[in-house]
Amino acid sequence: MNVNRKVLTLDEFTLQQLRQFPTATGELSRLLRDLALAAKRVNVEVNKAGLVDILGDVGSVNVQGEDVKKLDVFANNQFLGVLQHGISCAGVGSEELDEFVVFDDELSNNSKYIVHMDPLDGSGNIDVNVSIGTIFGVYRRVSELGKPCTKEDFLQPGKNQVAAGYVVYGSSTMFVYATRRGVNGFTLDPSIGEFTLSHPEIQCPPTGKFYSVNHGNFFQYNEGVRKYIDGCQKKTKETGGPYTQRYIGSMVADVHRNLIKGGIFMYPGTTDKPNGKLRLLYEANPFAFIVEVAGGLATNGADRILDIQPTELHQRTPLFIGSKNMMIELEEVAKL
Ligand code: P6P
Repeated sequence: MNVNRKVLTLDEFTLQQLRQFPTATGELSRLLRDLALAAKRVNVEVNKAGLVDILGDVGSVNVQGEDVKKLDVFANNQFLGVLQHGISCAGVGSEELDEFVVFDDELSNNSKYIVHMDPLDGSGNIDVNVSIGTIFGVYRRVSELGKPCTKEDFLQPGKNQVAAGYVVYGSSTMFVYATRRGVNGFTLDPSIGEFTLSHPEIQCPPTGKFYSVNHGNFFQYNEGVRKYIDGCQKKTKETGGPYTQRYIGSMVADVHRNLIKGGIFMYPGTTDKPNGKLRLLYEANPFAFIVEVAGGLATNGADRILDIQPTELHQRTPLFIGSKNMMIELEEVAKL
């Protein structure tokens, strides 16, 4: 008897995908379940951040030189904990840690994946109750199984990702992940404590109405980018009117909105920061993978983000990402 289960949990969904590949080991499903478990634990703390002393700085700064919020540290510990004690991950590159972490135990050394992640992105917004998020990218190791993972495992181009995703801790808590087979979104159902399929087969609309950029840096952008931003504020042949500017300073929330509704997110290089602010490995690459699978595009202004060969763990990149037609328009106008 075929039970018609309309509302699949994340675990049921990944197992359903697994059943379509009899040779699959289930390791990726277990990895996604581990990430979702940590996300649920982080979600509990995010939701009560205003009530307990988990706000504010821990008095230290991370490798980016940014004040480390207590929730950043908590989130990093939660994700590393489940990944280290799971059996699907050999090591992690984290925004919170100077160097990548090698788990180096027998089971982990036999795991075929490594993970890059930003455990809590947008943490500057924690104290003012603006949506924040987690970002991750999953790579198959290139080093020999049975031994500790190596630097080469962590310095692969984004096109090598086997999966990527994010969690947005917002009006609801969503877990969105992509494999080459598609992008699917799961909303946390507090009544059962499970992420449940709410946004199947997400497609990025080819044209949207939102453009997202920090206007405060306008006069630091190059001429082509300034010309495109000017154009966003004028009538356009496609939209018949100006685009709407939406930018909340939390990448996960901004890119999530544009992925669902259509739009373009830009963090260009500036005269002060020619490589921009966002990090290639655990911000640009995961979202570039997700948005491309959903039908959008992502570049650094010259090259496809996913083609960039990384040279160091925390390197930054300019980022232009979103609806295909808007990205093409950007390229035409800005001659990027
Ligand atoms: P700015 C948050 O600190 C973050 O890394 C992203 O989440 C966000 O998109 C960006 O920085 C905002 O940077 O310079 O516009 O405040």
